[in-house]
Amino acid sequence: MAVRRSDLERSDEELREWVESIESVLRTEGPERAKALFRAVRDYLTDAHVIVEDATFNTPYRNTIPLEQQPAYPGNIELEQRIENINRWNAMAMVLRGYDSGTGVGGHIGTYASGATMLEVGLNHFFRNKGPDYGGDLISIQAHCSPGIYARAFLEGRLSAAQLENFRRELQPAGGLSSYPHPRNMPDFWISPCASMGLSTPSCIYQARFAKYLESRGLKPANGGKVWNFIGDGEADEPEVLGTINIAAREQLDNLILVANCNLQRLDGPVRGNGKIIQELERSFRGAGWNVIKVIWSGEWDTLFAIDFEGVLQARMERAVDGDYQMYSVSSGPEVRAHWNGNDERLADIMRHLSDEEIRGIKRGGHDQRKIFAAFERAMQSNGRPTAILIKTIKGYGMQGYEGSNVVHQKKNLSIEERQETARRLGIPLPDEAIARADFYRPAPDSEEIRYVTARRSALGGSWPRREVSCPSLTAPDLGLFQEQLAGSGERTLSTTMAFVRMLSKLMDHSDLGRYVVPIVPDEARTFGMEALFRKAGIYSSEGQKYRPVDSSTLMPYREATDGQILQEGICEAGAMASFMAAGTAYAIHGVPTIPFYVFYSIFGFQRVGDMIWSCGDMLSRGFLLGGTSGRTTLNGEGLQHQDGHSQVIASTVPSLLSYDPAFSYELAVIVREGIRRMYELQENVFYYITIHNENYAMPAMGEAPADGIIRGMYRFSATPPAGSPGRKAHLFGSGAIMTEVMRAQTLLNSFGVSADVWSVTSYNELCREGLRVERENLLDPVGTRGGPWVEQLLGGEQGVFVAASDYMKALPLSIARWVPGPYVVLGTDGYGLSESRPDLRSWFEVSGEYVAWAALAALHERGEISAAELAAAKASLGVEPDKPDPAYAGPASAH
Ligand SMILES: Cc1ncc(C[n+]2csc(CCOP(=O)(O)OP(=O)(O)O)c2C)c(N)n1
Ligand SMILES: [Mg+2]
Repeated sequence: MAVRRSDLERSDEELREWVESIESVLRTEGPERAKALFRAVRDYLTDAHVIVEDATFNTPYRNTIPLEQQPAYPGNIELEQRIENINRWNAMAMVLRGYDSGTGVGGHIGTYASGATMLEVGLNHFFRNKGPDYGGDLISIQAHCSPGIYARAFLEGRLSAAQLENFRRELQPAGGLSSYPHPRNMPDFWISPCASMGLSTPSCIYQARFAKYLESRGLKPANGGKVWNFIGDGEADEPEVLGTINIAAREQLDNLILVANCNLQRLDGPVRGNGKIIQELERSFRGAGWNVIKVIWSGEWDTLFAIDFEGVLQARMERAVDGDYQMYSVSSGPEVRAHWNGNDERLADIMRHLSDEEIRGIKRGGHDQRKIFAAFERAMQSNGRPTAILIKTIKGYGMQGYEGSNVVHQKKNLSIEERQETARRLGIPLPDEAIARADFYRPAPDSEEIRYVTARRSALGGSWPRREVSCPSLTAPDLGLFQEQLAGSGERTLSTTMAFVRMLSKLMDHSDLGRYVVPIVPDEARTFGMEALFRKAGIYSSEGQKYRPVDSSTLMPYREATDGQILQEGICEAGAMASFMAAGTAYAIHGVPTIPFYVFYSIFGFQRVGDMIWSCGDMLSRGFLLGGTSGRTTLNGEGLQHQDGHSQVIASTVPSLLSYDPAFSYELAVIVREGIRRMYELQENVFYYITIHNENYAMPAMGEAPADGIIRGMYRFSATPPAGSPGRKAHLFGSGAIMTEVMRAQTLLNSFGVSADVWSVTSYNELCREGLRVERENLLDPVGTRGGPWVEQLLGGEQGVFVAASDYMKALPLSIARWVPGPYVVLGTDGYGLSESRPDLRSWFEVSGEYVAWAALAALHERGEISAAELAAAKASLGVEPDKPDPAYAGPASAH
């Protein structure tokens, strides 16, 4: 606890002398000298092994910017307040009308009510769009403020009353508005999604860093552009928020401003009833190396503090907890006075200057334009550090009867009287009936208000938000670029991961595409054999390399450079994913078509950062996600928390994501080339997930394999004896590394007198989607003449039985089951992984060549094409165990 002047009276002589001398230094020599002296004393104690624990990262609970440093306000405050009030009314009206219509679509009033002033100050004076000389600000708001942003767009004439009426009714013919910022649903309007709380902070941090990366690499001019990240105080509890702030300071992101709307409440109640969220956040941000600016009280308080000669008011402020402050926001003037003053006569004296009504009306800093302006302006000047601005507000500010109440977040309706009272307070000049109906209000186009907002926005580069994509398209490379992969590996064995790294290297050398490639790894480059790229392309570091790496004399040194191309994210999948998002959306944000290749341990993808992947879909991200070391049995020793047999299944849930599990390097080449064509040549808003493996085997040449089949998801790889031979027949579907088992099964089946075709399935997900799409078209328009799904067309003429095996869950091949024209057995790796050798794992999960062959034989037996005796003989020779525990449920303990 800091020493206060009030305490000094009671303190001893020695203490008073110390404080008086520092006061005198401060007065005569200034703050820098005072700080230096203070540090010297502290350092002296530290040297003597006396740690001053109280020297925390907190400053007193007051505005960081004192009145004397507050700049003059450059706008017309009175007019801005009127404009804000209109926005407040219209934002509220959207939700109220939604409620009245009985559609039950919901909406929120309280968040915008608390954040309106800070957003208005930003929109009137700070948020600048891209222009010839300016890189453009990227602003992420609190999602629940969206009604206020729509209301402002309405005022600016960008949205119609009909669109406002259709808030949360996106299918209405007159056009509707999405609940929250969703670029995918409103691609000309919203820029970045933020409705899943906590993700906007890493997203903004890595956007700010990626802007610097592009500048360092000469892909974008260094022409400013700030990233503004507005979050809620409750939102700051999400681990992604405080978990990623360190990197912002480390990278010296002075282009980043985080604003926390500290209304002290979240959805259910207080954020920190027993403490102070603002002080807690200050410690965290300051400790992480950020500038912190606190905006706690409004101008009215300044007058009180001017007479707080003894610091009693400040001391009272420190003592009160957020639960108290929330209580004051719902209490009457006399109640507040009584609780606040307690038995302190000196405090009562100070407060006597205000009437009860004035006490009630005294504002928090977040509702005072001047205080907000001062904070934003200082943040704009920040050099070498990111800035966090912590602004104290009231949740539901201005909502008659509900301000600061615990139910305010969910409040969607107001009575007629409450509407009238709110409109009166906001000065909305509509007749009573219109107020009761919560009609929208827009002043005439030539009114002072409209002229003001228009002028302010045109001074700042036009309306916000506006998503405008202007990005050159790239020409996909000729497939011949990947000649090595198309030619196969001959006798040599290699993995699809090795093939991928070779391809990546080729792409990075490509004269047109090379500079746009952004390899991203979360401390896993060596796992994927990518360390050779360190020297070739360098690891991006804003500081370059200030040390000589231990391996500097080797062929593959750990090379960091300011123009490094690789983003080495350390062990932070959320950060790496946020980098992917930044690189995958640079086409829209900066007009630069960067192509991210994010390579990660496949199990630490979807299930770790699945929500961010979903968010990438919302933000219309492009790029390649590479699930490395994938396959439940292909990654063998790493065990239960590493072996992924399900990411492909989860990938199927992301609508704009295409997912592939290729077996051969030429398939990979065709898929990557097609991805570049679709995303960067045709500019489609899709992205790719490709699983790659670490099993080495001979890669066949592409030969006659159809590129079209590889892209659509399936083609016939081989037939033995040649296709069309009479007799017992099986069709085996293989994917990924399990293709090697399927090829073994083909040979085994031949030895049992069964001919077998091997089909390579590169994507069950794409096959399934196509099938469902065609079925739907046929359902809605049955008289049409189109054919059936592609799987059906491909296999329609085939006889025999069908067996599918992959290193993924059975659900994957089952997804195409109803288009397979015969008995269909699916094998897969349902269940938890475990550590074993690859062959033993494949036997355990029943995806080995033996089990694939057995599945075909059993299906043929079912059809009467194989005798019981033959089957019994096969069972023995294949080592099939009918009593084996089911790996979908059983673990190693039951294997003995
Ligand atoms: C990941 C996630 N969890 C929960 C929610 C639901 N939710 C929406 S707003 C909210 C409370 C927000 O509180 P705060 O961040 O303090 O913002 P305020 O509305 O108070 O400004 C919650 C829990 C969500 N949108 N995202
Ligand atoms: Mg809050």
